[in-house]
Amino acid sequence: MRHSGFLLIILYLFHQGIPSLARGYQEQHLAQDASIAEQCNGYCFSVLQPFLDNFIQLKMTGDANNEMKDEIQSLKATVNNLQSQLLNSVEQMTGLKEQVKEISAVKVHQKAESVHETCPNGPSSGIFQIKIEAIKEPFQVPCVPSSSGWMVIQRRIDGSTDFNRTWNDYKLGFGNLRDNFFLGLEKIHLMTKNQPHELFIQLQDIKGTTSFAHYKDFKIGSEKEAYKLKSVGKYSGTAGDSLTEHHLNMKFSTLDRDNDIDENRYCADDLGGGWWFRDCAHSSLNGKYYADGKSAPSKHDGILWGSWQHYDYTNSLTRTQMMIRPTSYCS
Ligand SMILES: [Ca+2]
Repeated sequence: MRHSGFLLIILYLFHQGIPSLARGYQEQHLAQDASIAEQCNGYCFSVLQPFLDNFIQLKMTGDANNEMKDEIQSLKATVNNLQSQLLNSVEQMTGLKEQVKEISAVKVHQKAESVHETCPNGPSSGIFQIKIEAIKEPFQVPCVPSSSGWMVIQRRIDGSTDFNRTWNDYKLGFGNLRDNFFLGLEKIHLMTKNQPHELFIQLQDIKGTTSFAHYKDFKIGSEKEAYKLKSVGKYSGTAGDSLTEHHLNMKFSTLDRDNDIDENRYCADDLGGGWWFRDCAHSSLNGKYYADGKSAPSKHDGILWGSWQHYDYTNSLTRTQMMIRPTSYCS
């Protein structure tokens, strides 16, 4: 039985691929296996045992090496995967940091001592509480950073807010003070009625080019006067004057109030938004937002400032900001 076991071990090693020695055994001794098995007893086995142990050990080592190679390949793939996940996380963190910076930059000044009649003349920026005599409750407005008393009354930065609104919406204001909004005609009327104001308009087109229009005496009428554009004053700037000639003394119109002077047209319906339309517009900053900066050829309903866009009314601006401040702030 012991000899038969030995023979079986030899054959097993041969079939498992222990090459030369197993073949050697096969060529030289296989034919004599039976007699070796008969003759080779304990002595023979003890001589071969170390060789067999070595072969078995070598094979086991080889198998272990192959397993380690597979594990290393698998670990490499895992490391590569983790590296790419890490890069994605770093990119996301960078994006979040930028968002936090932007949000942090817009502070809300709500303490009683921070209530002002208009935006403060100083380095503070953010959203302030404003209290004017004609309005019982204080209201919030964004004040421009690092500037002197500029109050934002209108802003467009993307298409997330619909500006095609009713008369009442334009009267009271709408949107989010941190991005797209219109402060409200009633507040603008009361502030510009109380004291002379300047108007500063910032514009940006789809290419990122910017321009501005500055008016020295901005005033709008009451609701009874349909918030008529009563005064703009002297113009200066780089955008060209698209207010004075075409819109001065015009009443405000919205999708539910046709106050323009063209009896055959309804400009607020044709162009959308709310503006001091005449017949219809050289400017219209509350028009439809086109993210690609272009309306359809037959439409002129985008965000318009004709004198800056070579009077191509299919060009729609991608950012606007209208700001006012009391003339008394002028240095
Ligand atoms: Ca009309």
